Amino acid sequence: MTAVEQSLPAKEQQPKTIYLKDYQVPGYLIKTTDLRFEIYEGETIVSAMLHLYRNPAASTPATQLTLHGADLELISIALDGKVLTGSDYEFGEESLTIFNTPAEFKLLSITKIKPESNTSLEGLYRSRTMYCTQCEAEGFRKITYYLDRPDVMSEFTTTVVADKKYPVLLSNGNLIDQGDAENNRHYATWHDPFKKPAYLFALVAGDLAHIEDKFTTCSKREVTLKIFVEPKDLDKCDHAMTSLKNSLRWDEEVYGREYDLNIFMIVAVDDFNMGAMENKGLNIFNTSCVLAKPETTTDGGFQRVEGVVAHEYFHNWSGNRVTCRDWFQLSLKEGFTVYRDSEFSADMGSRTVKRVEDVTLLRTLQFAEDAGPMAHPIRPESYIEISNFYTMTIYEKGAEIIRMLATLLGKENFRKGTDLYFERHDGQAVTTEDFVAALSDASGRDLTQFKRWYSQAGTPRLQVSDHYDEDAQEYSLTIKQSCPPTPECQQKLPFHIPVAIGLLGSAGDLPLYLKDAEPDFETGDNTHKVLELTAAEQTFVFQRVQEKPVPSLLRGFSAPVKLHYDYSRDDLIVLMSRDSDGFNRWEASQQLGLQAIHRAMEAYQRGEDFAALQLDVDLVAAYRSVLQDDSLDKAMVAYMLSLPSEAYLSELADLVDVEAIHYSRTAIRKMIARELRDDFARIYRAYDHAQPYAATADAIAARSLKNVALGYLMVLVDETVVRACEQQYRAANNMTDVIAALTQLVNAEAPLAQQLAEVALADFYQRWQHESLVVNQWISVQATCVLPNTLAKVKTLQTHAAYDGKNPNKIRALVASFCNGNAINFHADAGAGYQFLADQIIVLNTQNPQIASRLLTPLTKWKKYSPDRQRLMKTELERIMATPGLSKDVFEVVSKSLV
Ligand code: B3K
Ligand code: ZN
Repeated sequence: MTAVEQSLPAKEQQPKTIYLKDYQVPGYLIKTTDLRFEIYEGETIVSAMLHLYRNPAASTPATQLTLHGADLELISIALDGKVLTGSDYEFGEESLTIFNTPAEFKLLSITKIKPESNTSLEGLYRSRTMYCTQCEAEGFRKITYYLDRPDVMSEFTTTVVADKKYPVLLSNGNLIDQGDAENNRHYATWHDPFKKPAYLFALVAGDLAHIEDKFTTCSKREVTLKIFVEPKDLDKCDHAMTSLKNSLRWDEEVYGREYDLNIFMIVAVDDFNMGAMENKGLNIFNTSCVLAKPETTTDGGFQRVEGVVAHEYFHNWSGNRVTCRDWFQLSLKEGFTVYRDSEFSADMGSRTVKRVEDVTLLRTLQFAEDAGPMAHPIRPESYIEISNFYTMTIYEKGAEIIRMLATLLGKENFRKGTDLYFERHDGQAVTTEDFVAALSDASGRDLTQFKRWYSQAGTPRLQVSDHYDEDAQEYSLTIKQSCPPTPECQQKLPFHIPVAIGLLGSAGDLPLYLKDAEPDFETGDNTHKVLELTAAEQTFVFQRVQEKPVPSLLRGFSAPVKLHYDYSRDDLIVLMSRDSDGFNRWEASQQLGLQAIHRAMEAYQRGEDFAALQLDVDLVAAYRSVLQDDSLDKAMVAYMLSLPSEAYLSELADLVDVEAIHYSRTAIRKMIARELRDDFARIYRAYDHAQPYAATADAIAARSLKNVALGYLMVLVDETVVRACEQQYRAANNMTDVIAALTQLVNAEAPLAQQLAEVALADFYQRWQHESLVVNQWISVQATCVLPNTLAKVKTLQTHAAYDGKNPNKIRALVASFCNGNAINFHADAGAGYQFLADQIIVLNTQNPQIASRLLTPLTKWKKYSPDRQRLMKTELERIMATPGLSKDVFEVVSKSLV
């Protein structure tokens, strides 16, 4: 027995693995679901009347019914009015089986639940002053006994009864009745005409304020839009409302999708495990994804609200009207909906900027996931706890797969495909196969090979080489693809990969005459082409090429792959200065930054002084010309001047040298700052801090460039700059500038900066202590401070009045920020950071397993670190594994990481 096996619980006690290959249609379906919730302080009584009938699609007629149920107290259960007794049914682990069930019947169950003590934030729970629900994926079984699986779709009617101190009583659909009840209580009845799986059920009861608006749909129906919040937050709803109206319009225009109920509601909740939830007609949001106003919310916050509001709204079609057959199909709704919301954001702001942001996220977090122990294809084959599969892979890589389909089919055919998908499957629970089939049928394209993207995990690697034959005026590109082995699949078959390219000549993009293919005038001038790579190795020959070009490869990041081509520094400078593809200009800037950092890392590892390093003059000139180019979008300039993050550098490394990465990157930053000091100072001075705040793309871009300039100037240890930074902190009229200045002060070593940082931090808390979301930003800034002793400060913050160890947003702001966003401190002090994290996970394992499991990510990467660190990280994983009563969530991630 190995050490790992010893630390695992005995096989029979281990949670069970669920396999896609075992899928079976349900034996029963539920025609209607009538629910009644009697909410009292301390307990809620749930009556559920289910109209069940045998599923005609089942191979043999079912004669018993197994319902899901967890943490429920059954008070009574009756079948067609006859009360059932102990011999009629049997409890299982999280289930209730009723024997001898007829073809069709009504089942009435009465159960008791305790929302007040539900700290998992799954099912019905209490958050501050209100009651709310979170059912996806399998939370409905914590509310009542039910067929809690997405292929059971039912028509819901819900009555909520509560004390009048909860004046607002909401559920899905349309309000059909309301009135008084005994003992100062009242009720509301909601009916949802669209059948839906239980995971889309929602209920809210609370003392809430709301803003209201109207939207006229394309077929001239009027829809009421309401956003409910705690009264103190009523001034932070406008941005979400605008985003919502824009989303409704966009889905009509771009996908032909109209909203279908008379009312659409959003409720903001402070205790929430993730960002938001698309419950039919009643979206429930984490306050962090709906509330926004300039004084309290950063630009990033404004953009997140817009994106998440859109995402949840778009689920009304991609997820609710057409839902998933089983949870292996999760990317069917999530990948598609992320693709939809990212296109929406691109249309609302800048397309290239949005692409850069999405790709940055994908390449740092998703690529790392795909190379680690939790790697899985976008349609997994198995899971222990489905909550663990709401991942970067299912969401972000899933969206990239849809983007590739859109690229391969072209705009028109892609739209035909989605139209057919919605039409064919409206009201059904379907699979990713169904989605691809609709796209294939509508476009006439064979997508058989493409489907490998759904079943093979890992990030493909493209090795590109080229050859220019001057005499023949031919230029050839040879692309080899490979994909590293992942836990469940060692040998991969070649993927179908769209590789968008252009060729840069001395005077700009060259026209493309691909041998044996028609010229492609889709781009207007035939300078852009999507090559379709299907074999392990393929050569593409371009004719009439009059000079040796610089290839611009994978334009717009046309596929989620790692591209390798041996660019010289001069090639990269050419691409950065004049590629017609904005994304690739940025990409070249990042490659240049990487080259410089990698050289510094080598010097650091040889024990050399950074003082001996110098930035190449051409590189400095190229950066300078970007800074001085007024025709460029300022947001792009800001991104081009920002070096690749430590997280991305770690992802690229086979073995992560935490110190080399941190100190080398810092050294290169300093060198850039010194060289471009005057340009940064000019940009900083030119910015007018008194101008009124706007959350438009231009205004956001200007702020981001100005704050990048401030960041560079601050590394130069200059008293005037430190004072200017403090001045920005005090005078700024918006949170973006306040937080940017505060972050700079907190991270600057100079004694003056530290002194001012302390005063500013105290002032900030004093000012914002009653705004929970603002306090979270204050916590985060401190948790990500790269200076020594941060772990001690993090521990002190845990005891601060501002902290609440039960609130996921607070845990994310403090613990997750420190462990994921502060490598130099998390990995310091002989494993003190690892120990700290494991301690948190062990506490959260019982309190909130989903959050506990999420926090594990940095420890799962232990194999990428030095032997010393490996040992320390593994020790903590084993300590977690040995904890009695491990949740399925934590068990799955830890056991897979220890293999
Ligand atoms: N569908 C929800 C996520 C639910 C997560 C459950 N653990 C939000 C979204 O993706 O829109
Ligand atoms: Zn979603």
